[in-house]
Amino acid sequence: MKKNKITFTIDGFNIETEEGTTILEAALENGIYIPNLCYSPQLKPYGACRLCLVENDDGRLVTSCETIAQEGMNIKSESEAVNKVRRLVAELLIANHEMDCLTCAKNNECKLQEIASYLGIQRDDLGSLRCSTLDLEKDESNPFFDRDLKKCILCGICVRTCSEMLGVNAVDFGFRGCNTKITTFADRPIMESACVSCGECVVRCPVGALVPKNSPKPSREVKSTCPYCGVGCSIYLGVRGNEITGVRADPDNKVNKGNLCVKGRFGYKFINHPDRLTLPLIKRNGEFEEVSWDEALDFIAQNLEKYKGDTFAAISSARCTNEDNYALQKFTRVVMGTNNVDNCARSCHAPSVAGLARSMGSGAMSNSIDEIPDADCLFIIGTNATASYPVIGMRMIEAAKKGKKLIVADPREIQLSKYADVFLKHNPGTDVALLMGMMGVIIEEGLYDSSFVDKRTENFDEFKKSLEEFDLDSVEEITGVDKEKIREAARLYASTKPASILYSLGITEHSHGTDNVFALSNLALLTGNIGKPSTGVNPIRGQNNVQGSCDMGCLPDSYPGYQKVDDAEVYKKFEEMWGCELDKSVGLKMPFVIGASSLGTVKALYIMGENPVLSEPDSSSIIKSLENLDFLIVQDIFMTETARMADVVLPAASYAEKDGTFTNAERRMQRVRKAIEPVGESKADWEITCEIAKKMGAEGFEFKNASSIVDELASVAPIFGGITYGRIEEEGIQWPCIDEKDPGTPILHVEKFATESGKGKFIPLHYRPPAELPDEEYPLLLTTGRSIYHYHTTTMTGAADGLVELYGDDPLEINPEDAAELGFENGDMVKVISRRGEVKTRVEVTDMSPKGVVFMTFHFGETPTNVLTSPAMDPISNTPEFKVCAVKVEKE
Ligand SMILES: Nc1nc2c(c(=O)[nH]1)N[C@H]1C(S)=C(S)[C@@H](COP(=O)(O)OP(=O)(O)OC[C@H]3O[C@@H](n4cnc5c(=O)[nH]c(N)nc54)[C@H](O)[C@@H]3O)O[C@H]1N2
Ligand SMILES: Nc1nc2c(c(=O)[nH]1)N[C@H]1C(S)=C(S)[C@@H](COP(=O)(O)OP(=O)(O)OC[C@H]3O[C@@H](n4cnc5c(=O)[nH]c(N)nc54)[C@H](O)[C@@H]3O)O[C@H]1N2
Ligand code: SF4
Ligand code: SF4
Ligand code: SF4
Ligand code: FES
Ligand SMILES: [Mo]
Repeated sequence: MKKNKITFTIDGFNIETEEGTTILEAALENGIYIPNLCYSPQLKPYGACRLCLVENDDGRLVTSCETIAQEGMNIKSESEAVNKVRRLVAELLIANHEMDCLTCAKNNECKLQEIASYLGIQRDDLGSLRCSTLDLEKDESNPFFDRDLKKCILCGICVRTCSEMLGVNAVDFGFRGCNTKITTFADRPIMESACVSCGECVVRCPVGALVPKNSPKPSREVKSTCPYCGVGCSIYLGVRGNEITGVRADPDNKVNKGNLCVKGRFGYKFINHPDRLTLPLIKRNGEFEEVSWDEALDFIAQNLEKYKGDTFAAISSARCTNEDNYALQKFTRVVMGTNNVDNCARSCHAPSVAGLARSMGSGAMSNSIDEIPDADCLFIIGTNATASYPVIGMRMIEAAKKGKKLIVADPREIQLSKYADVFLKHNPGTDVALLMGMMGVIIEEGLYDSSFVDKRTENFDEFKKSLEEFDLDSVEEITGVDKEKIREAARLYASTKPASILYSLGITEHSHGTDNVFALSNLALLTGNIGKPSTGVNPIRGQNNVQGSCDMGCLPDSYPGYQKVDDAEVYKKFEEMWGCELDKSVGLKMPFVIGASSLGTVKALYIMGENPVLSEPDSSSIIKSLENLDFLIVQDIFMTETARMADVVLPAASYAEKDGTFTNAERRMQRVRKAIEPVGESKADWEITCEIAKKMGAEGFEFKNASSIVDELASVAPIFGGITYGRIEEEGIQWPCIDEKDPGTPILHVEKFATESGKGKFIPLHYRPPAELPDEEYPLLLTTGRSIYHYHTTTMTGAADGLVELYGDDPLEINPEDAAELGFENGDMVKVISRRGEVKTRVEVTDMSPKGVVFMTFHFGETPTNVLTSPAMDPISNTPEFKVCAVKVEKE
């Protein structure tokens, strides 16, 4: 929304600013310095330090950080009265502050130093002032930052950051009067507090009280995009020589606005880790031998010649760039002659891609991340966003703090459920019933948007009929949620507009994942919450580039830009452009290549940047399939559990060593830039794939650089038609972006849906329970997920010692009642057993898990959680049911 402008003066200078801006912000915007310490851009004004005093028209001194600028005001920032009071305030602060500036990590960046120098205050001026007598010990417990409260000036920025932005409240003001200090719960070391080590307070602390550990100053910085989750935070990599020395948030990016989470800020040690793969390896007599690139490429080319057609498959990588993914799908189709190419979206958001494509015509987030805090109601279902997408989690907390309504539906108590106006703690796997129950209430109480339903949707009557199955008594029985609560949630969502649905794997990783997605799109269509700002159905895509991996056509049924492989018009176009004959049938999805449902037809597999031995369900069946292959190529940055099984291992350059793009969850294509030379002899993934193609005599793989791949993409896929590197230098673009004049699309489905009819389609649904529920033999329900500190199979986060110190194993989280019944105490070692295998781990008793449900993360090779999980899958998307299987737990 555009705001009105006002004008006023500071020290006689005319200033124009938006209505509602504080005097301090207006001054800073216009290059006028007013000393300030407790002000911080994203936080509410606080008025604690009183350094920002200015004189108003009445001659009164006011804090400029708290006072809103008014039309016609005349402000003095340098009057005699101001200078006198300001100097006194500053002298008191400095007297109480340990002044060991030369050895302080914030030297030259400290705001107190800056103020002392601005006001010309010398040490000798402070003789009459008493220094603090508080004896405060340094807290060095956190692996990433130190707290030295002797230097703290009590500005409260850390307290406010942790409360307002993170909702964590790890620190607060403690004690009173002269003894006031920043403290944690029970004044324990920060490591023992609720702190999630995001470092947001550290980068905001104006003095040396909070400083990062070991962070040498970089000699240069390179702008890039975080390689972990789908939020796609923009970062600056600090570089010294050929080493990454730190990561800083980009304050100007729309997505993260200067914020980062613990992995993005501190999880960069993997890049220069000594265990990185540096040379190609060929397995001979069971042992890997280092070989030259030439030898490796020859060996691969000779072997792959034997597997052209459907005996070959490729698994592409949602961790790699769009350019890497484009090259691999083109290689699979053009050189190997098959559509057998898939990516980890299969294990993740394939139900979103399939479901939303059918109901709305496009399977991506309909709206943008920066719209989240402006929604009047957020329906957060099946995502532990503050752990999985921490910067999106921050936007959700911001909404809650602004008084926006939150509905959270999750079987476990997550951080966000504490902020929920309605928390629906339903039984795992019962979302269809829950959502259909809510929709029944919305129709019964006339809360639906009938004009939207009439004008923009189809199939309403058939859908409405299917609601008959879901009377609230049955829904209460299935979900375990009180029907009045379901009614409350339905009313709140339907009557608080705009309302936005945000979801992730709690919805998709089920044997009815696509039905869950249909239920959510029905809900948005019913209430008209789509096609407008801060509304929509928003599958938060998981990996840094899983959106891109699908966009690039690493799917067995689509060329780049979701053009179908079995559509004659489409394949003829691609045959002409790529100058070859192409396979016309849909290829195999990942579960039919490896794992319990494998058809056994694929004999040669090329895996780029995936670790299925740990990440796919029922790992024993995955290992068996990999053993049964004739030829396995694994291209990774580390020797993973999967790479160990390969015939050839190829060393890839990490994201810090190559140019490219990642596409985040909101469809924004953003730049990744080469900051250092590839370690060892590693090469960018797209270069490796193109070299294999050329060795095999193929044409069309002569790309000079990464940007020329995007140029080819733009020419073959209309939704990327207007994207070039030149256009995304500063800021990424959200597809569809049809031509060079198109600014991109922050909100989908504004005028019409991308379906054939242009209408949103209601889908009738029936309830299907999960495939494997607890029974007498396996009485507990196991659900699996993530810890904030680690990323999947920890090849990258495991290389940062600090992250391992913060979370070092995958414990079994169990409800206190279940633990008592089984006679377990915190820390007991147990065996978790399913029909498929067993894993030994430690017990963690916690209220987060409801009775009857246990939870495990799947990060560490020592506790391979996926030995337990079920290969049951959704019939439409073939996504596995990672979120429900039955287990029993025994003492070790
Ligand atoms: N730290 C970290 N962040 C990550 C990742 C990581 O490995 N580590 N991975 C990234 C990737 S690829 C992905 S896909 C995302 C995943 O992001 P999320 O989906 O947020 O991650 P999960 O931990 O799997 O959490 C799923 C949530 O669903 C709940 N749930 C379980 N069963 C059900 C159910 O039947 N219904 C409902 N409504 N909820 C249920 C769980 O209790 C849990 O809170 O995270 C991304 N971000
Ligand atoms: N039990 C359980 N299992 C799950 C899930 C769950 O919720 N529960 N979630 C599933 C989901 S949503 C997902 S997305 C999958 C993720 O499963 P995976 O994708 O298999 O997991 P990652 O550990 O992220 O593996 C990525 C690999 O890419 C490598 N890599 C990183 N950068 C590069 C690069 O630039 N080039 C190359 N060549 N390699 C690189 C890493 O070293 C790593 O080996 O796990 C699934 N597994
Ligand atoms: S690092 Fe993050 S979680 Fe920890 S105290 Fe600071 S703001 Fe709070
Ligand atoms: S530790 Fe830093 S941010 Fe926190 S109150 Fe002290 S000076 Fe302010
Ligand atoms: S929220 Fe995601 S993209 Fe942002 S810093 Fe954290 S891991 Fe990286
Ligand atoms: S900056 Fe205004 S009172 Fe501290
Ligand atoms: Mo994922």
